[in-house]
Amino acid sequence: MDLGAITKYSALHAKPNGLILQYGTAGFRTKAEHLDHVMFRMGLLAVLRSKQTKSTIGVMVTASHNPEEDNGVKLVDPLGEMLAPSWEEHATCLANAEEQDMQRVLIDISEKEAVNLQQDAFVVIGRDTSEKLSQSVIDGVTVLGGQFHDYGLLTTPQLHYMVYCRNTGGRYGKATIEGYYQKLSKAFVELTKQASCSGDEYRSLKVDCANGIGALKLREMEHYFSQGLSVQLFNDGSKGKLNHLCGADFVKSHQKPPQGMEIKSNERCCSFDGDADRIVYYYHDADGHFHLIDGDKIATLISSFLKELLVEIGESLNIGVVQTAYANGSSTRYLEEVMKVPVYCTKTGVKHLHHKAQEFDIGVYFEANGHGTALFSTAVEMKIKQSAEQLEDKKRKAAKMLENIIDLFNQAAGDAISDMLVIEAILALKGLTVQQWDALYTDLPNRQLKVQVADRRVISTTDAERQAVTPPGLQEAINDLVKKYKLSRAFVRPSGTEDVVRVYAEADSQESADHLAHEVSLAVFQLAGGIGERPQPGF
Ligand code: 16G
Ligand code: MG
Repeated sequence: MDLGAITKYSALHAKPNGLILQYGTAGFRTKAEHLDHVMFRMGLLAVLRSKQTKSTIGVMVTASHNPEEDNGVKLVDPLGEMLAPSWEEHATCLANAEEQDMQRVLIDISEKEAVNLQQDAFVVIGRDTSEKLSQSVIDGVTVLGGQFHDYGLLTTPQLHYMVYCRNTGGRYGKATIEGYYQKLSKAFVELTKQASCSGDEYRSLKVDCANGIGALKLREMEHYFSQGLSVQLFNDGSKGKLNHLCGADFVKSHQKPPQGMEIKSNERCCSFDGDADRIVYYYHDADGHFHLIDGDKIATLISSFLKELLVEIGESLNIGVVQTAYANGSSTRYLEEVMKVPVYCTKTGVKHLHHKAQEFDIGVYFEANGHGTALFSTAVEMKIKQSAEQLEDKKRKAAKMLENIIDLFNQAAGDAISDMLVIEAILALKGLTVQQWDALYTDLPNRQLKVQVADRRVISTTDAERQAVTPPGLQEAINDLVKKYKLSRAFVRPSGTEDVVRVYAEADSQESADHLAHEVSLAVFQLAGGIGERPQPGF
């Protein structure tokens, strides 16, 4: 390590005094103007991680679903996964180190993790907005002697794909943007060729791109799959602001359509978030009512279809669905009782769901907010490929479909583009309209609120965030409130991305869900050190 050079270059990416940041659920995320030093330092850290794992590491510069003034950065581990937890801690230490402590922190990390500093390092970089910030990452990589490839503009899941391809010797796919487009589109076109229902109804989709990178990438990709699907893009960044009044997060949390999109009744529409790793669907019915189809219903559609195909080819593989506490109670009930698919609940954040989903032959995971994918174990993939060669007619067809679906899902990360193509293919194959899909079950009315407290860490939870352990008395208070309503459930958790406590409630009617959420907010305010104005009823 050339410590002199590090000190010299680090001074050019100086840390604002007193700024403390944390590598949270999805990396560092804050105002873009405060991130230059973090980018440089994450370039350094990526080199150390690459040396340690003897693999290519990814660095993605993205604001995801945050407002336009924000930006962020996350590291991608060798198999396209989120950064390992012990390295999240190193990332936090390094980002917060004062200039004079940088050398010591770097040496500490290298020693703790037994990094061989002689080892070569390779880092790939992607960004969905700021070129300047990604240049700071590159500065960090080069000053530690790492090699790099800058992919320029990419969606977050595309960068995960690149990392995965590079570390699996090209077996998974080609680590180029064309490789990504070709792999997914080929599988999609093959799959939709099997569909007996054609016609425009099944073949056209309106996509709200949140004024983010998804628009650019879908536009580049669309001619690869246009045989099977035509997409009409909205909020493509030509005028509006990133994630402002549009995008998956806005649609899901406000339960209304994005601005800038005209929706005719019964038209199928979807929204991506700013970096295209979330997707939700929706439509207006004939009476003009808005219907949201969130991650839970997406997981239901996908897991039922996979289960049907497995039955057809006669394979009894274990398939599991992974959700979080935010999953609508109706979805969990439907999956368990009607579909007879086992359902598991983990803490919020993709890495937790991903980890759990890896325990199954086929693990389908989705957060209600639209982050998700299906993971297939390598053994299952091999088995299905063999079946596609060997089985007789009807079974072979099902095995082929499964093979295409495996290729379509970005197994490295939840990917809005992959998910969209899988969903579109399933709807076409099953001849399902968006209303029929929506009618699988009826969501329980629900409400989400935020409460400001002095220190959100006073709330700790257990049972995948469904029970509060501290502060004392809070869970008892919630239990008493929940008892007052039918089909009700409520929980609270400190946010991993904002300085607030989140409250979730569901019940048999919207009015009850709203009341319950409000009452729980008051309990949080009283027992967990609320600040500012007391939560008011009404939304
Ligand atoms: C991040 C997570 C997302 C989670 C959300 C919760 C990733 C890639 N993203 O965006 O999965 O749902 O945080 O935010 O893991 P909250 O803690 O503020 O509720
Ligand atoms: Mg995102």
